[in-house]
Amino acid sequence: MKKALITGIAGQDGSYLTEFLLSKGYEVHGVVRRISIEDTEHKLKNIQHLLGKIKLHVASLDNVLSLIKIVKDILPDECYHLAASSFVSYSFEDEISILNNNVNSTHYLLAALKEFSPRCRVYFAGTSEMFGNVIHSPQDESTPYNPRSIYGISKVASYHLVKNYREQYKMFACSGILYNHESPRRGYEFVTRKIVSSAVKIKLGLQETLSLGNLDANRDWGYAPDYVRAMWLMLQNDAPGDYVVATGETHSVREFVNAAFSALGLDYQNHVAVDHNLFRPMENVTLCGNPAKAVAKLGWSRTKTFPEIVEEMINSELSLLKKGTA
Ligand code: F7E
Repeated sequence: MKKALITGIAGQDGSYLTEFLLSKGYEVHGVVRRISIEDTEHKLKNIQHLLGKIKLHVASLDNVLSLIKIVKDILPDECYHLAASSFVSYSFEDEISILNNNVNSTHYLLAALKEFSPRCRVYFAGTSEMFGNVIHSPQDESTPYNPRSIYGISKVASYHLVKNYREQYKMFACSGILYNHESPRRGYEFVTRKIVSSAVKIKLGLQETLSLGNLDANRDWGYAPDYVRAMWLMLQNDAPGDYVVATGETHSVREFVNAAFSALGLDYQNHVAVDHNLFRPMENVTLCGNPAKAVAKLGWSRTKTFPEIVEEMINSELSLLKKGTA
């Protein structure tokens, strides 16, 4: 039985990846913070239904000794490093801690695996934010990085650590350059969940208006379960590499809002207010990924379209709110 170790197991991607790996017969181990174990109802809500089937290890990713202990205990065959401060902030307010946490955790994990489980295959969660302010679209694996957020900078630095461990120490280490990917398990701080949650509350008479930033911002939005399958495929390939995972299609925030409100029989124009405090610097060129390499080399493809993702998120939010659990 193959053993997988996941950091960020309780997040959207970690929870779908766990379900996927369990379905493939893996023994799944996850790293969680102490606070998560003490408040499983809230902090582990995405993996509540999996708790009897997986093994959780309490550790702080900024403590290399605790990571070494976990790696030595498990000797994983595959490691998926998903944990990170992932909200994209352009304010640079938390720049020291975001940079330190994201880069150091990747470095400590790679170093621990190199010493104690060097044949372990490693996946690192890169992001389209590494491209940042691009000059052409769509982007692919050869597009230069030009990050404009501290999050993007931390991911570029981590990407280079992964690449160097692959090249210098011959580790099977891959980076997935993933574009936005959504699902009913998306965190409320991200725009799609914010829209869906508010639209449903407005429909049920629990909220009056929704404040959003730039409605004309565009994103390449995919379906999270498809993206975790791509992570796994990367580690099953003959050779390690880096892959863009995206749909190659962009939609505006306005299109998402319109689709969500329309699905509930509402006109968004009666409920949405634009708040300029929520605006971010506009991109000159839209982030849109070309997944051709992942399609050709991994046989990856997506299963859900943009309207299907919105529909699933709305239906799930409706049932959560009706059950009173949202
Ligand atoms: O913003 C615009 C905002 O916060 C999407 C993370 O997973 O994907 C995600 O980062 C767009 C942006 O995601 C609001 O300006 C308008 O253009 O949902 P988001 P993100 O920043 O793209 C990448 C690939 C990652 O790696 C990240 O970890 O929506 N927008 N109005 C808004 N965004 C938010 N959050 N809130 C608004 O009110």
